[in-house]
Amino acid sequence: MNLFSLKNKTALVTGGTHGLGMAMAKGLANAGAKLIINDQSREKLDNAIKEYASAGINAKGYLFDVTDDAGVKSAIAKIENDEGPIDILINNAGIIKRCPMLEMEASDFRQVIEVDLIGPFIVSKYVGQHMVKRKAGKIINMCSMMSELGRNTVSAYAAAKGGLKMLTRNMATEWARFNIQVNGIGPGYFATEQTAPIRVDGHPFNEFIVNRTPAGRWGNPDDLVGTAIFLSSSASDFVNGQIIYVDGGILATLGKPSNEL
Ligand code: GCO
Repeated sequence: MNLFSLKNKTALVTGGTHGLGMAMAKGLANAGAKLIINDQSREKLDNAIKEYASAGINAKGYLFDVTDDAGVKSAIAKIENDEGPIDILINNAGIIKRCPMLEMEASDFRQVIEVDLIGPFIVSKYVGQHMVKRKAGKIINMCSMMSELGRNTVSAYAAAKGGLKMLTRNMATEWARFNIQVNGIGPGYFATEQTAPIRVDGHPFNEFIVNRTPAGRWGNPDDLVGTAIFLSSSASDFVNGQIIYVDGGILATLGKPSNEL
């Protein structure tokens, strides 16, 4: 079990105030990691810290915007100085805008790319500079089904998450020789706030997803914890540039018509 221990490790989870980020962050903390979370809302950070505390976890919150180069640079310097070395980074903060491409404003498209693709680039760059010096580090980029598949209304998100998959491989290529393992997790369809609008009982999309997923259900945020611990721990020390899809089998299958058993 020591292979999977995160004792004496410090993890930074961007956007770790709710949803998948929070579930993974709790998992890392329960495996022994010291936890640092980020958000761009003070209120969300404060509420999350209370929620972690009620689960017996002492999380530190840092307020910064992952798209703000100068802000990220100084926040990472402060974390490294005040909290100690960042051993594990999960680039989890992300947004989605669902809109048919014919109607989408370029400014909205750009914003999704900024947060979901350029954000991980910026945060990884500044954390990576410290990790390279130490010759140790784990970075996990949160990819998506949309790193592989298209869907109506999610052009910007798919472009960003497809880009993030390739950024992951490129980061792994540049940094593996410094003993930094960079990998991705691609969640399937999970029951979170982000999917609430499309996860309504009786809604055709809800039925479609359950049918389209061989496991026959939406993912629970806790379904990601094992993979997050694996990719954060020494169990994955020779795993570089992989995207692990935790999707109940979605990418393994074409799916089935709704009248098929
Ligand atoms: C959608 C969903 C997806 C998911 C997820 C899938 O609108 O199809 O919101 O984009 O959030 O990333 O892996």
